[in-house]
Amino acid sequence: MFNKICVIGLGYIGLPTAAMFSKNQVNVVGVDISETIIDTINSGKIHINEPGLDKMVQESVSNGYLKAKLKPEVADAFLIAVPTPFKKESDIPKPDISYVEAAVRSISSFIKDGDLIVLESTSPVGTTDRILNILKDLRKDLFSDDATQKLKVNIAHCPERVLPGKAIHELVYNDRVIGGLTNECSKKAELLYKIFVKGECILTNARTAEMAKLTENSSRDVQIAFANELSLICDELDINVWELIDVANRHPRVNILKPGPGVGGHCIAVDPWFLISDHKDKSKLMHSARQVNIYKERWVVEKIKNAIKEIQKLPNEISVACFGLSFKANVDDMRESPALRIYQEVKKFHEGDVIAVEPNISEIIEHPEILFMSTNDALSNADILVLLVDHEEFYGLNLPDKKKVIDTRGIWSE
Ligand code: SAJ
Repeated sequence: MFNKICVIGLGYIGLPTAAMFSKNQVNVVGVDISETIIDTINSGKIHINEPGLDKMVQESVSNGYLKAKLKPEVADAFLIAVPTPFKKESDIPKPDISYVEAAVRSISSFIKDGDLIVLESTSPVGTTDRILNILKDLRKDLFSDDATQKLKVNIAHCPERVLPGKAIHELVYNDRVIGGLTNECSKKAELLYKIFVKGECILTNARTAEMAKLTENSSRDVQIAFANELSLICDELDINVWELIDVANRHPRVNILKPGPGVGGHCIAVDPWFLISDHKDKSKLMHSARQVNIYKERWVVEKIKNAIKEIQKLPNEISVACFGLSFKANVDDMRESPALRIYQEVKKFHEGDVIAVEPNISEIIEHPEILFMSTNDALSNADILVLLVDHEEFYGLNLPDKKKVIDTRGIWSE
């Protein structure tokens, strides 16, 4: 049924997905616009950090099931996993689906009757319909010429929901939402994913599948905002918010998430804007949640400013150590990281040393200004210790006396 598939976009989702199909003896042509990425993959290496992926790619490339190319080829299925960034033209970012549209145009001449096209990129509701309209313009032959204009190809949306760092396992065992433009499209897409998916394939329509992805991440952003708002109130009431949440979560139907220094990553902090930008007057809660999570970063910077003022030293003699720069625990990914932004903000106004302790990263070429130090050196040298990311290396540390501690993750609070 699917001897050969084309995966357009070899990033955090496209490459693991391409590797998973090729591991299951499907011939995969991975397509990307970056020659560097193409060369890296064809040499059996990878350009992203995902445990277990390097071995999968190396094996698939060496046994010939995975090839990376600049251009698409004829195939039985085409998966689109390209970025859907945002245009930050106002305080409400607007989604940009131009990469998806370009990907559809790039495959349009290779599509034949009976093929399957799946959009995996997180997209505004209606983007899968947009794919249909682009193909109607470019490939009228793919539609029956009678009044029904019946589709001779199958088009579906199948969003990914893997946790970065656990992608290989979750690609196989997570349930998959599959939303076809027709039931037949959904069933064809289900046959494709059942090549490796062991979770349940839940069939629905394309718009519901698009909305499901945005819902999952927006719901998490709202829940995190609630936890962050609790942390602001508890700070004023001199209540340990971590103890409060632990106590409240003993209720059998309460599950409050964890406060942090803001919300990072390229998903939770991003996906709500797909809905807010298209439904401004109907998404007040989601919009407020975004504002709370963005405000929390500024609140942490103010806490650091006040801590500096309380120390009886000249500002340029005071050193601040930020523990953690990545967007979440135990990853080296700093995309949209609140911790990195907080570090950079403090460096802007503080005259003394601003130290970074980041066990997952030793140097950041694009950030030469970062002053890295080991955990022990930072603990003894810094006057102010700011915990921003709950990396496993930061648990159980013996914090020296007489240090000002700002713990945004609750792992140092007694
Ligand atoms: N965070 C908190 N408190 C919490 C949980 C998370 O402050 O209780 C913060 C984290 O520190 C981080 C941010 O939220 O800065 C996002 O972390 P995350 O682990 O919630 O999310 P991601 O971006 O690693 O992965 C999410 C997942 N979606 C959901 O959990 C609903 C994943 O399943 C998605 O596939 C992924 O987004 C994605 O690619 O969309």
